[in-house]
Amino acid sequence: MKRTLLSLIALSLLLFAAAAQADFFGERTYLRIEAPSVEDRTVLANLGFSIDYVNLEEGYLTAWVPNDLLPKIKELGFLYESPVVDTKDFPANYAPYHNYNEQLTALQDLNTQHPEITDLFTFGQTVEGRNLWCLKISANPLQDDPSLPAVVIVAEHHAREILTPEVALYTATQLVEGYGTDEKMTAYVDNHEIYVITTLNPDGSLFDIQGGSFHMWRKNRQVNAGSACLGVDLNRNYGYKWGGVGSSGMACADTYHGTAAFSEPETAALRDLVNAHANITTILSLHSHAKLVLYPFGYTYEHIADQIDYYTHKTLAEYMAAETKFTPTQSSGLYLTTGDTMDWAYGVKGIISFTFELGPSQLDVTGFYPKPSFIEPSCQAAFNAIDVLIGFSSEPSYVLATNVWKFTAEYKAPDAAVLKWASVRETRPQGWKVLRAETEDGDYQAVNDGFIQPNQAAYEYTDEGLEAGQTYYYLLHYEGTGQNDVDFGPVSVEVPGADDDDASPADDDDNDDNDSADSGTADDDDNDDEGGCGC
Ligand code: 0X9
Ligand code: ZN
Repeated sequence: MKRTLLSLIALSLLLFAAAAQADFFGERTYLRIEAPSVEDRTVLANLGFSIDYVNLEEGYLTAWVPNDLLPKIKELGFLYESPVVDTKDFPANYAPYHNYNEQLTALQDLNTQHPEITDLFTFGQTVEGRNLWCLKISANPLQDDPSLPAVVIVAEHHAREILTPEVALYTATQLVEGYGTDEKMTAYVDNHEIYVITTLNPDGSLFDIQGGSFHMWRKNRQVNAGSACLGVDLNRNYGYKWGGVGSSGMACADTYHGTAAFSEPETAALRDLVNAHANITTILSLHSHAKLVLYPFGYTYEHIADQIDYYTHKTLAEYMAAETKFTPTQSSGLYLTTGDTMDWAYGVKGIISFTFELGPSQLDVTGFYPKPSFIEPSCQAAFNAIDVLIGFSSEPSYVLATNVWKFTAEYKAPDAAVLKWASVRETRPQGWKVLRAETEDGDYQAVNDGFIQPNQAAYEYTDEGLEAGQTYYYLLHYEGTGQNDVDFGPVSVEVPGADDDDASPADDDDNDDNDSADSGTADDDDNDDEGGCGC
């Protein structure tokens, strides 16, 4: 097809008018169109649809074309066919990303290799009948333990946000594979229930990569009655102030809120999962792309009324943002919306809630589809922030003081106790004191002079001169700014009696409920309502 420059310009103008009239919200067909010259491709591009792929050698392109443009394309003399689209794989150069099936395989592998700390279960079905999968990670995964803090990490409400399942999968892998080798990951798994959902929108995300190219799809794949447009925005469908500002009642809109709160099986499934676990203290919803850490509310510019909750969100967001070099802000600082996950989770359930808008920045052209080299650094940075979230999930308001993920006491012959601890992050630090008493509810007194200086990666303090045959109880006191002081523990140590021939505490028969080498973990009987270890 050869055209003169003039006729090309005239035609382009004509086609621009056609493009403006086309129904870009209506049904589309996947086409392979023969277009060997750049002029041909320009004519097609000027019709207003986006070209997904160009094969220069073979002279064709592929695109999702609004149906009402098909006669026009034929009239212009282009040859096209509609190949059967059954691939649901990423474009070849995006192969390192995990589609729905690959996520499931990766989750199954984690579950098969570590069945003692994982449970892989479905918690609902999508509009198109796919299973929604959740990996629960905890020391006793088949049994819920309401006394442990639970954390939910949920990815991919929005189909095109392909980096988000990678972060969820990376998080699960770090926790599961670090168990038994990394001391902190082990403490996290032993003392929490962590629910990881790598995608809440598999229908949408599989559609987004259909045909091996990206379609910038955001919503789920709901068939909307009375409309040719598919999909509901899952992040406008939650039941708090549903249907208000920042959401649309038009089925064709990208922010369509659906017919009712929780009209979508995907959001209803997440609601039910959360409702079924009253021990959930924190929720993180992963989105992209703007490099932000967001916290509620999104429906109003007003701050959360409860001052502790407000500052807990704000401070945790600041610490997580420091790990990722993101910007922390209340979500309405971005724009007002209603019906998102966080507003419901905090507004209705009182759960401390965050949204990460992962990188790249809003200005980056790769946008929702960053190159695979972006995956690893993004996951590492996000996981450092998730580490902070898990670390504070036992009592999020400790972020206003500090929290520990380890506090142990061990007997050291002949007459000492060695206390070891590590904090998640020290905030407004003054320092630490080790307090000791001779009964669990006794009169605890500091054993160190002044403060043990803060900001060390790991702490160790040896308390010497203990009496043989005596049990000692220890609290760890963190001095905040006065109202933010917090005590962890107690943990205990039993010093063997002078005539004990075996100093090994674990073998000591009189030592029934308080082993001398007390781990001080959250499921420890000694460690009840005293603040506990932050593990
Ligand atoms: O608009 C959304 O749903 C989220 N951004 S995204 O680009 N991933 O679509 C942000 C929701 C946060 N809530 C408010 N801004 N209110
Ligand atoms: Zn999103």
